[in-house]
Amino acid sequence: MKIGITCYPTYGGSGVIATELGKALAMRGHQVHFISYALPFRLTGFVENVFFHEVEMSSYPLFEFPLYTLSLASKMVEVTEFENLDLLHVHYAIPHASSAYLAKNILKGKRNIKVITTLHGTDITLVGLEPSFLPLVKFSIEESDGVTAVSRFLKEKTLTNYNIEKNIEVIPNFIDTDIFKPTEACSFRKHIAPDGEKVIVHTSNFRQVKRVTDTIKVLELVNKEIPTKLILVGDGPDRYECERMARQLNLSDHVRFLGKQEGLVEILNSADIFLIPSQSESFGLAALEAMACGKPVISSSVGGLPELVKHNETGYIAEIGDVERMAKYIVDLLSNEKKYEIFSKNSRDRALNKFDKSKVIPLYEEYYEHILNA
Ligand code: GMT
Repeated sequence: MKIGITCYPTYGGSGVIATELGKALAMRGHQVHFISYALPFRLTGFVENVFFHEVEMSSYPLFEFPLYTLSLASKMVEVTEFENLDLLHVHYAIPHASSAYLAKNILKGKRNIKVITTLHGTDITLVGLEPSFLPLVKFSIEESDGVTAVSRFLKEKTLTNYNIEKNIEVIPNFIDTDIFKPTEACSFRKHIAPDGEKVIVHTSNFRQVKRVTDTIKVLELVNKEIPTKLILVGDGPDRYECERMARQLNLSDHVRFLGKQEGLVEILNSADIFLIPSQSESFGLAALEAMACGKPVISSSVGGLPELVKHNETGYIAEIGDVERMAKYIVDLLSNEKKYEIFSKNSRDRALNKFDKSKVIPLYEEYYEHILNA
């Protein structure tokens, strides 16, 4: 198949999934054309069968705001025509699904390009619900030839929030368990926890929905029982507030802000527990990365997290904001070596058995075939 993929190229789970999907499809013999405003950050090095088409943005004094949606649609038309694409697979509905709708209709009569939209999270649960976007998101989803969602939760939310009757296929996110895997404790851990302290890790984009400040509140409670360090990976609007809170609670020596990082596998393997206290999370790819490294996850009970984290098997789930319970679960796991080992193994096994890319990529291929033959 010849597949066009559009995603956000910067940091973020939807871009990671889109890029890894494209690379995996290319390795299975498909031709993949990424169409975006920049090279997706995970698209490093030469990969056979993978091509990148940059959306150029023209500036003109009359255009006070960048017209990316339209430029993207034009680029989709150009690439579809000249590369003979069979389908356009767009990740994150806004504005990609709308650009693809435009491209499809511009090509009408010349080429019947199929459009598949994958819904990832806040495109449905947050931004898409704003009055300025809602009618457009609903329309673009209804007009897509195929729609997938990364969890059952997200599928249900889409159907009810947008009053849509369309069939939505649930295809979960996936992980390369040959890359995200348990390794021996590395020098980084000795550096972070020189006196044998336990280590909690959290990775996110520090947006409000991630409730990163809860990780510091949890650390404060855990630290009263067991000497523990907290590693915070990533950057975003709430980082300053987190730094301020760590100072105010006298925890600066216990919280390490690493900012954006490339070497996630090493960092995850330097920790004991992954903490994800989000207010909204349609899947939780960051938690899956930790599980694949054999790290039990303590999460809030929102969105698709309970579809990923098995309570009392691969970690524990608590109500949003219930930092006392999260801390209690962490202390329980960290003070019970046998239980910890079982949870660690369960986490790795679940990543391997349910979410390894070898299990999920064929689901996308089958879905593509289904939509192309419909
Ligand atoms: O929706 C977002 O906030 C952005 C998006 C992204 O691009 O990272 O994250 C969502 O998609 C990820 C990949 O499918 C999921 O793992 C995240 O749970 C989801 N984020 C939210 O639902 C907040």
